Amino acid sequence: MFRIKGMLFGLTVVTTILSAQAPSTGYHGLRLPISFFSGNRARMVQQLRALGPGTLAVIKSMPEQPRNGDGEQAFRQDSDFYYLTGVEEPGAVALLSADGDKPYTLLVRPRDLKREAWNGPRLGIEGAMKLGADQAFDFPKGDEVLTEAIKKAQRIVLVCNLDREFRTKILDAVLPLGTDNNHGLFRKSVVDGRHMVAEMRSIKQPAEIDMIQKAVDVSIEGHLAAMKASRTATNEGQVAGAFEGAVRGLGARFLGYDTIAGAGNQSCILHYPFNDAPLHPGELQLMDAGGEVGYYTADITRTWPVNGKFSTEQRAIYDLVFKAQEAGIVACVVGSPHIATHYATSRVVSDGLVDLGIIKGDRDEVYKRGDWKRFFLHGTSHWLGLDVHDAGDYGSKDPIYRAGGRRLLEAGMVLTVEPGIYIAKGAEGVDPKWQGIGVRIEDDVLVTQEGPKNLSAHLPRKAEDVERALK
Ligand SMILES: [Mn+2]
Repeated sequence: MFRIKGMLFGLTVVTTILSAQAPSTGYHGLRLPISFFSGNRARMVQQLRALGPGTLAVIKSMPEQPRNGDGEQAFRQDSDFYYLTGVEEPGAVALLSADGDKPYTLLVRPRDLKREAWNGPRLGIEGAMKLGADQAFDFPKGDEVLTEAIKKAQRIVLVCNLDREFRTKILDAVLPLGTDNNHGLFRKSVVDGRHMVAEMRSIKQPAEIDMIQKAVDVSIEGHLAAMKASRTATNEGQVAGAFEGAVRGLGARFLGYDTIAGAGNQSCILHYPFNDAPLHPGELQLMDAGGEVGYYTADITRTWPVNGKFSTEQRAIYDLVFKAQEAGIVACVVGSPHIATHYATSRVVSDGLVDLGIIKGDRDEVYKRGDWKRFFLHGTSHWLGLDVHDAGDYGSKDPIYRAGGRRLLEAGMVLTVEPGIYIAKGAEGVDPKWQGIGVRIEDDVLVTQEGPKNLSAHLPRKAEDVERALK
């Protein structure tokens, strides 16, 4: 724990930061407590009760994804399902009822010692009860329980993100295709419950903020390891590998998203997927990478010179993106619309590109026309949490920018602030000295009543700090 100084609204503020860095032993296997998930279910049941008696939520786990004929992709639970259950295995269905005082039924795969010897332990009924179910059943009995529950319910709130087969099964059961004249019997309704979960997820609870901070701290160590590796690395793969090895070693079993580690002209490819090109002295290395700890992820980008020192042009672009990001972070205040970060960053970027002569014309005209969008192709902020682009409404789309919404920020929201400037090789009408420069700086910001709190502030961000970290 230590204190850092920062500038906010022209005032110097001192922020106390807990868990400044990840312990060397890491956070392997760390999870939020069972009370977190039961609390979420209680709030979900309240929402179901508000819809009226006879309301039943049906929540589906992530389906397994094949990798080839006899293997699956590594399984990672659906975030909505995880948020409400804490269950980490596939093949599970959760039922939450608006009626009665034992609203939670969990349906799970049956125990199967032969399969478990190959693929690891299953919860079974006993494990499901331990995770807080009021009653639990395994399949195929679970199918009967599900059919009965749907038959009894008046209204189904379906939370099913990616299991098409399951969704079809439920819709067929609730809204059967009728062929007789008794349409008066078909009175059930289906509500898409994902927005209910999304709204809960959009305001982070203290335990979630703490877990995000851990993911951020682990990812900071990963970025530092990657910077260190780039001093001797000859390929992007060694830089990405240093990050991934470090975060895995500190307890990130998954990455929140595929690492983006593009050097040189590849720094201009927003979601560069390959990370395997040779590094050349004088190039910039952009790395956008985040580790996931206890199901929560960080999302951090740094850009640094491979040989440890920014060239004049690289430094000019870097300082501009930095200035834009500072303006964006300041906009992360309670009551400010989500799009405000993008207003702030884009104005700085646009004016700066005019001042550097990369865009020609009058500052106001250039900004209004959106000429800068050619070099700053994406939005500035997205929610962050269980998913890298976390659940939560952004509000009505901004009519001009369309890269964000008008939803007002509240304490407990976590969002990224990530402006960038990308001038790819061959950019028409741009002096070649600027070409091949791509810079993005991305930090993870918590909105608090006291102002923005940059959760990733410990990772060097100012150009001179980045150069110092590379020494
Ligand atoms: Mn991001």
